[in-house]
Amino acid sequence: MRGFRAAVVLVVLTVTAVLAPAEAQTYKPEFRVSHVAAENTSFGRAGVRFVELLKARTQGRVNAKNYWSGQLFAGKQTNEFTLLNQGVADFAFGSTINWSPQVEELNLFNLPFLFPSYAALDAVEEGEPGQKIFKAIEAKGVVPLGWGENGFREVTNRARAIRKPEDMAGLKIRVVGSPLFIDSFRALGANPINMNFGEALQAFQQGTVDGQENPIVNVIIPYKLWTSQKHITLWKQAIDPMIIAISRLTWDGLSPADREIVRKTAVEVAAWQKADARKGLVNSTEAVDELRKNGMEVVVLSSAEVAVLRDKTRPVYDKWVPKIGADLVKAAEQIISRAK
Ligand code: X2X
Repeated sequence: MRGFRAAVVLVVLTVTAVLAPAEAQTYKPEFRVSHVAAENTSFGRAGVRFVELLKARTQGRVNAKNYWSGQLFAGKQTNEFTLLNQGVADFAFGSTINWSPQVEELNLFNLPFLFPSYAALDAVEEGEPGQKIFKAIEAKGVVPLGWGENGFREVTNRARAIRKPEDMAGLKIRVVGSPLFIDSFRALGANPINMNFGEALQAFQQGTVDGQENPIVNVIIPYKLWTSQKHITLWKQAIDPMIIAISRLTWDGLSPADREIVRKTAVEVAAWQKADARKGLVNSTEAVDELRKNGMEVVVLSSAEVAVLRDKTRPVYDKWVPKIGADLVKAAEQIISRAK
């Protein structure tokens, strides 16, 4: 009998050892991924990929679920960073604008007319300024993993073509949650109003605001903004990177091997998403053609016209440099002037 019992114990131990190899971990049943955008955007396609890859590569240990359209932060997009910091969201595909109230350095990308090209942007992200920004995020309890992209923010409106500051006079323009946008649009002569995206979509339909600014591929096309906005001006007023990040609390709870899988997967998906967000915009007119096909009048500003607008916003630029960090802005400016 004793021998039988010992055999049973041995069998149980062996089976347990086989089923639970040394690195197996049990985590919470669901990791939450926060998104401001809907599933049919570049953010969405990347989110689906991310979740699938994580599950496969961790043999189901990291079971993540995407929460679209601001569900986790009840539409209040500037709360997303705090939710990550608290571990309420485990991951986020965050527009850097939405995190800029908590991480002032991210306002670098919101400085009016600073980034002239994708080459300049990539060089800043990959260079010392990008590393500094990642450190600033990390110091606030969130681990950034990879740079993706929302895109260059182009202005649309329902009333008229915008070429110069006078064209913006009296236009009520919805802007996003960094006060820098209110400053910039006031300086340009518009009447800016800050609104969350969900509420803004309704306001466009109801015509209670005249215009807005957002990237073409990731927002204007999937949300069919031409149903309310007839005019678009391509001006590269601000760039909006996206960062895939994980809460520090979640990160600390993962095994070193799973952390490595998570990091690699996020870097890979962010690179894929960035390319996806530029499809039809780089070496292609496809995205802009799509706008025209849907009835939008497209204005492409000359560099002289951009210079007039840049001059108008110069005081805003100067006001925000110290908040962002003079050294950081200077390092970015140097990289940008070489990348042009
Ligand atoms: O709210 C917006 O305009 C959006 C979707 O681009 C951001 O999340 C910043």
